[in-house]
Amino acid sequence: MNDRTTTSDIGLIGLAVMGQNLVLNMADHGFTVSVYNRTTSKMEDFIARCQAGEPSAERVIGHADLGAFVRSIKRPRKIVFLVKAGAGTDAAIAGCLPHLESGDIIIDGGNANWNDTIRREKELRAKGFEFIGSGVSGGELGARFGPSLMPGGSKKAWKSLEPIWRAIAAKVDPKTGEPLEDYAPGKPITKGEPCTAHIGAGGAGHYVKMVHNGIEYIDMQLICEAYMLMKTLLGMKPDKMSKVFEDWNAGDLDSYLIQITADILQQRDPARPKKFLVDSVLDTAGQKGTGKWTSVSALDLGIPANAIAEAVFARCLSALKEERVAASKKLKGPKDLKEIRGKKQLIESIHSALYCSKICAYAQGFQLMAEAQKEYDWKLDFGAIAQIWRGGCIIRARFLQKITEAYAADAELPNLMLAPYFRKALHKGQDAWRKVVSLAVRHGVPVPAFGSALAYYDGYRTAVLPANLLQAQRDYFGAHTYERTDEPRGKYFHVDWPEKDRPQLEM
Ligand code: 2AM
Repeated sequence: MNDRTTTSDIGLIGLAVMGQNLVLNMADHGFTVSVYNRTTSKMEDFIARCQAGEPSAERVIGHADLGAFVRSIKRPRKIVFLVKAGAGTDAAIAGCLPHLESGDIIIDGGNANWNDTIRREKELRAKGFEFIGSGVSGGELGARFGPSLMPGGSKKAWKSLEPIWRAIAAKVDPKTGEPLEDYAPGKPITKGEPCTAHIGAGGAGHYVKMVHNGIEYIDMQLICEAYMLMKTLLGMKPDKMSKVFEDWNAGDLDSYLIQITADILQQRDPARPKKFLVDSVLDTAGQKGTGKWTSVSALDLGIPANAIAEAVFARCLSALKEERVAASKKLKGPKDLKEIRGKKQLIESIHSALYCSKICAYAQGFQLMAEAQKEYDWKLDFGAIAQIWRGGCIIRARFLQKITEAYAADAELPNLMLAPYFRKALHKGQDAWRKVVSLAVRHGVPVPAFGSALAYYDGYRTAVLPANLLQAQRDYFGAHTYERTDEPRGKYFHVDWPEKDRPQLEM
């Protein structure tokens, strides 16, 4: 190895937009970054673009040869992979391994499934390498000027990566949690609390990033239901709704997703400038899978993240466009509806429904992470996770500061809804929330997320659910036994039900 060539602080493989922007972010913060891409022309184009206009171009070093790329990085080497998740990541890592030396650190910044991250960490550790699976949230702009970074892996590897990750992460005011967002190329923000911290061992970082995305699904769905209600029940036009979201963004719903909704709703259609763009966008939502992963994990772990799952199913239902159009001509909705009065009051009620549902959605996400940490033996700091999500990422919101404060007051909080601040908000908003859900039901407007969040709230606060009958049914047909209200937990009983000659069916 020629030491004179080993000058870069870090390397990055995978120069799609996210990779490019992360490189520029690191270079802006004074780190020298070696870059490599499977298709060399993309690396060359990127270097040319840097040299044409990026203030930190001198710190971006392109390599066409993988061996030379690896050798150009200071040891222990830190190499970030931002390549296609799944087989792409495995292939890219495998290609790089022959050039690496013991103790080098591989960082996967892609949207990996946490199970893959656990596997990769084990495999690479057995070969003498360190592995960090880091969630990177915030889209292209976040990667460029400050993402929310959720790294999981060994503490030793994190110590090595920490100065770079802290430097490039989004920053928030340490006292108020307000994001500091006044950035520009070559002029990064250096003050404030970085939106990154060591999340835990193995797959913890990618798991937490996945839950972030699951929450993002429900956050978006709730906003869409608020929009649907204003549009259908109040006949409001997009620009009027935009103003409502703008107002909401000045209060306790202040968040990136509410802000972009306000922006989207006032956007004119470039093809038909008299119309609003949102009215020309086809109502079928895509998905890349992280919401589904969150819901599947919730099912696997037995955690009632029903609102998150509902948001995934809402996208699935939206995708059945042709079927829905056909059904809309055959399946009737409610008749003889009264005209809705009290527009201002209904808008306020929709705000309450959205806020209360959002509390439930986050409660589910945090409850899921609490169960996952038991399953995978992680030690998650929920207050820190909420703080990391305060800036840079898609779900960034003022609301998250309240979550950090709730866990600071009680690290063992069993459910976010029980924290005094959120309990008060739920108590204050619930009448309006119920009114909105019942109005929607009466008028045949689908509000699956508002409704399932409310069912979660009511289910969680109900001391006696009808599961006594359910368990009796299970004992009846399958001799599954039951526990008794007047006996200690863990003692199981069975009754010889009358219909004994029925065949026993397994459920
Ligand atoms: P490419 O430019 O050669 O296609 C996003 O797709 C990024 O992942 C791109 O930089 C892409 O490289 C890279 N990528 C996808 N699959 C890969 C693989 N098997 N090995 C290396 N890089 C890969």
